Amino acid sequence: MCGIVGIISQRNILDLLLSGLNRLEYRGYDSSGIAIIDNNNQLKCLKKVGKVKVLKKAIFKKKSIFLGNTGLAHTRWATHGSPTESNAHPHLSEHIAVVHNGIIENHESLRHHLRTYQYQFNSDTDTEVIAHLIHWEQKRNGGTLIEVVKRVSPMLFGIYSAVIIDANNPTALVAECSGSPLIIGCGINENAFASDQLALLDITNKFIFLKNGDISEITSSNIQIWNKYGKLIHRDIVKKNIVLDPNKKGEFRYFLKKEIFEQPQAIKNTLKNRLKNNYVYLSEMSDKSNKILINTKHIQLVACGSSYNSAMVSRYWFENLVGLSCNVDIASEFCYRNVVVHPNSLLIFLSQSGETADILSALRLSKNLSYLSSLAICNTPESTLSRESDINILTYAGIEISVASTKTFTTQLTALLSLIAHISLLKKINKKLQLDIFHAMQILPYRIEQMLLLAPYIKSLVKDFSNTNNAIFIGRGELYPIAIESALKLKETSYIHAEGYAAGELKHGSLALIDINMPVIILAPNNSLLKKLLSNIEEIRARSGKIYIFSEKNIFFSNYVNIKNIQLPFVENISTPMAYIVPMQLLAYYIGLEKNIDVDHPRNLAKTVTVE
Ligand code: F1P
Repeated sequence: MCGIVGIISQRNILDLLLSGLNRLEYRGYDSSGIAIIDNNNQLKCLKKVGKVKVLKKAIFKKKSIFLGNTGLAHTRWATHGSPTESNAHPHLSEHIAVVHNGIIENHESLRHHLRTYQYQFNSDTDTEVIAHLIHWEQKRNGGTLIEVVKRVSPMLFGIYSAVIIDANNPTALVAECSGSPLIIGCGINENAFASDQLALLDITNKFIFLKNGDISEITSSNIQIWNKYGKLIHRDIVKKNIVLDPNKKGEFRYFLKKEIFEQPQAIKNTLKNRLKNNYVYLSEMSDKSNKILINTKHIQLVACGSSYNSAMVSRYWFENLVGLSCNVDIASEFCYRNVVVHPNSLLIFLSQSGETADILSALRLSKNLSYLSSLAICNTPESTLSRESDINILTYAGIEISVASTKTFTTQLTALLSLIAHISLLKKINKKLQLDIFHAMQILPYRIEQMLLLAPYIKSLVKDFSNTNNAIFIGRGELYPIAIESALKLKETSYIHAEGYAAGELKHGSLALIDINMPVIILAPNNSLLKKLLSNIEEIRARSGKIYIFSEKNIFFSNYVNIKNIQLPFVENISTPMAYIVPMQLLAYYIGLEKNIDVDHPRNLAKTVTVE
């Protein structure tokens, strides 16, 4: 979603801003822009619809104009107003330029107010009101940019972050962090703001993570931060060693494929230091956290998208394996219903980025509810979710660039199962269960490798889907959420309408969709539910559905032509959700590729969804 970079330096910053934009591309966006204060204290601004490379090309034609030491850049994912040049950021008000993430909820009334002072609007965005408001306030009451931003801030409502420059005062950059993530990069003779550490890797590996309500002014040699009470405060500098360069695809054409194939290693990373003496054990848990886990009687999970689907899988595990009742909520729904908190409930948030706005709203709302504690399962160590939750479990999947989650999904499941093993150990529930989980986890990376070997065969199925507009995935038990996740993958990468159903539920309505052209993909591991699933397959077969069975056992249907049985390697029962999603990810990838879709950046989607 939208990405911010703002840099102040003693050198020319054009290339730094542009490389920052490149590193923000993975978040998803539809236009980009840049504004630099040149050496004559004039604002130079350029915006383009489409990829950053379009902006770069336009800038390189007049590179000498964009020389300066202070500037902003932005990737925009449209919320207010369609993706056009005029709606792209930065937005200007004479000598003021602003870039912004999130939403200004009272932008309509501010626009109305500013119009009475003859301000003219060139865009449909909520952002433009920030620029004009700052200009208006400065003209009215004077003051430096930081003084004006402090006065204007209480007039803006919403969850957002913004970075502002003033061509009349080119030696400072000012930012406000109101719920949307913003960091400061601390360099040598240069400092910067960004919505993501990755954007600043060419400048520094030292960061300050701003907190909700912070306002900050940076110069090339100084950093000042005021908290939400207006008090000048110190925030720690965190040194990060980010080794993985997200812009490198290696031998792969797309990050999506790279990340699918990284899963064995990613799972090994999740399990590192967590497999010991035949136990799966979360050694990072403090005594206090362990006490909370021992006292937990109910689990409430909250997540969005693929993270929600992994939460759904874990509900079966929490109930079946450690006897804990469990609810799962979509974050945007959890926030707006009167949740009844069960006694001794542990609240678990699942998020790859840890910056998803719906998740952060749910976390902040839950602080007033009577949960034992909040626990975050997250892939991003310094994310807002990780920082604001009481207990943290990191998935260590490594940076995920492709919008469609793959390795973060399987590592979330691995982390969830590790948590369940840890709880069973603490509660002394069942030693055999501990051993089973240990053995399954230990061999899981190898099982996934075996699944990946099927890639050429799965690729050969793709021609069957070239004229397909719809697809159905079905499963039972833990494989039901995997059917939903498989359908989500196919939607994201190929724009084919797909749904995942509980196999037993088809006959209650959706069976009406089945005909000779409807592909039905069946997840059929060799478990206690297989017999029931076979009856469901018969129901589809009787309606002439086009059947694809992914199973360990060869399920033979004589005299039926509209069927393919894709035989999968053996997998321990407990890890079938992690293993069976892999061929589904491959199927989605190859179908997307066949349809010539940019599978890393599907249309309309963003990797990090920072608006509610
Ligand atoms: C949630 C999510 C992802 C999805 C896409 C958009 O993100 O729905 O599952 O793949 O990237 O956001 P998160 O909270 O897990 O970061």
